[in-house]
Amino acid sequence: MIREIITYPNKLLKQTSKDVTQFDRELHTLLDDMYETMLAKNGIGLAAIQVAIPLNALIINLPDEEEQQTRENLIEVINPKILEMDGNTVYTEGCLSVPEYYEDVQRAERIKVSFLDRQGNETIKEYDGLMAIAFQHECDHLKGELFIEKLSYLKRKKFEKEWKKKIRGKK
Ligand code: Y12
Ligand code: CO
Repeated sequence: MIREIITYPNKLLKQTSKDVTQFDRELHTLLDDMYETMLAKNGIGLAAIQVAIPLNALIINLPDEEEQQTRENLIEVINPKILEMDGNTVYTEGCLSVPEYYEDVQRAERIKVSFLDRQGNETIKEYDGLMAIAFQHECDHLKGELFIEKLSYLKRKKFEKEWKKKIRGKK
């Protein structure tokens, strides 16, 4: 089922998500719905809070070398922890909760993380490139943070002005 994605400045996006404790049918349905929702909106990453569920759960599905987004490459991440970060990289990010806005964001280049899968099994992985960026972006959602909070003062001010205008136009 496709769920509604909440968008900035919905206050729910500021919530800190809670750890998943039940690896049951309800969690699996949430993950399946998140995948369907993300694909329908042409996204490559989505956190549960973006569909108004404050749980530490996120999905990432990067396109392969042929630009194909296949379920084989889907990662489902429950209760993630970033164990190590190093290096610096800048990437022009977008977010389904801040549609049609893209801006450069600086993040760690490489990360080492631990997380659980939908059955509750733990894995430890090292990521770099786009996966490291997407992982950090989605983990920020779980802390109630959006990429626009990483902008410079002037860029944020410009964004807020444009966003207010855009929202007013939609009413
Ligand atoms: C690098 C940086 C950030 C991430 C987080 C995941 N972000 C997304 O999946 C963003 C998707 C997105 C898709 C949009 O739709 C289209 O382009 C058709 C979009 O534009 C509109 O909604 C109009 C904005 C964001 C992962 C990796
Ligand atoms: Co996002």
